[in-house]
Amino acid sequence: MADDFEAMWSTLAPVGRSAASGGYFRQPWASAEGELRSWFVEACAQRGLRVVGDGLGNLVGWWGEEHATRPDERLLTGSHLDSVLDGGAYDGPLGVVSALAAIDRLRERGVVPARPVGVSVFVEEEGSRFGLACLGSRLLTGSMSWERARELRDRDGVALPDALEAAGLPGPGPADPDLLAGVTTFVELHVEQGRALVDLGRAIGVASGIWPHGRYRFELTGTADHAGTTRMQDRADPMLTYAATALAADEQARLRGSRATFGRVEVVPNGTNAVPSRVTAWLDARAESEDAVSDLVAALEQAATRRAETDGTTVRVVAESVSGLVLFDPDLAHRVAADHSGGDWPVLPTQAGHDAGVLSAAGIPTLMLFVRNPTGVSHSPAEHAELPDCLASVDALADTLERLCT
Ligand code: HGY
Ligand code: MN
Ligand code: MN
Ligand code: MN
Repeated sequence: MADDFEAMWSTLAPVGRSAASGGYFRQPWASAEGELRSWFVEACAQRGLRVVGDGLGNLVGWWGEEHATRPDERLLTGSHLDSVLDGGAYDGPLGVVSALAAIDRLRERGVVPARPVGVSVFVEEEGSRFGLACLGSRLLTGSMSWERARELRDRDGVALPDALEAAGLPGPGPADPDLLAGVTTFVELHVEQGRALVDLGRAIGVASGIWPHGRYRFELTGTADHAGTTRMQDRADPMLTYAATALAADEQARLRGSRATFGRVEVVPNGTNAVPSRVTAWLDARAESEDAVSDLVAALEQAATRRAETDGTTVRVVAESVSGLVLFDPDLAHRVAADHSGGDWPVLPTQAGHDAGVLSAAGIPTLMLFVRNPTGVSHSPAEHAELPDCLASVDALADTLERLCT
């Protein structure tokens, strides 16, 4: 059985991998991610799973529909196949490959599911192309509208409907909520993206919930001018406003025990010998409560505005997406944690966003399993999971699904 997981994993490994960094570039509706979607359809076909998809590229492969005695209580498990720019191998694909491997194990055990079990792939989980995380699951659950989504543009100005068209999706267009019809439980297995399990010396954990988080666009505007002839006191340089705001983000997040990251910046005109006219910087803000996120963002807007007075620049802050606090179904989490390894799987909160959070917020009882990441690093080529931990977690997922589907 180990061979099956490894064989599946090895067919994914080269797709979208950069020879230079070893990291992955699996942006949605582009070639590598398209290859992965075809890979998934093929893997489902080999197993006789009935694949359904929508115009956005979300996919589900269903097992066990013919003999199900509870056909309207569908059990879904899965994750995503897209990556951040230069991301790791495990964030997303581990949950999809493990789900397929877990179904193989259930079949080997002779399990006949009373509930249909589906393996899902949600598109644009990372928001690396259109800026909104969990776009596929948000559109599926209706927490975001197609009217808003169709206006989104990527960094090259390509509109979402045109990207879908170019990706060759059959009937490109809105997500199809029917993909989730009858789903009454969702389970997502995911590589851990921090150090909690490593520090505890444990291979597998259960998530209690997800911190509230959001993405905010800081538009800082000044005046373009010559880098040599413009005296320092005559400038209106938005880069200075940005620099001061980035330092304030670090200071404020440390003070508050929160997280604040400026990971993407665009500078206009982006020339070495010109004072910029505009800096756009995207803040990713996360904290334990929704109020704490709002307070953090308000403090950073205030810091930027204060600094802008000195710089002669202007500041505008736009909230691009906000996700509230997620608490996963506590009964499900504690039951699964308690049923395993003598009842001592650690139950942990996480600061990372997931489709599981979106489904949970839409009222679907949801469970997340985390697999130890020995580097504690994620969204980077250094992200890792050891094979024995992956195999143990496939068993854990199979046990969990068996308990939930019979
Ligand atoms: O950005 C996140 O939290 C995630 O890993 N999608
Ligand atoms: Mn991620
Ligand atoms: Mn992920
Ligand atoms: Mn000149």
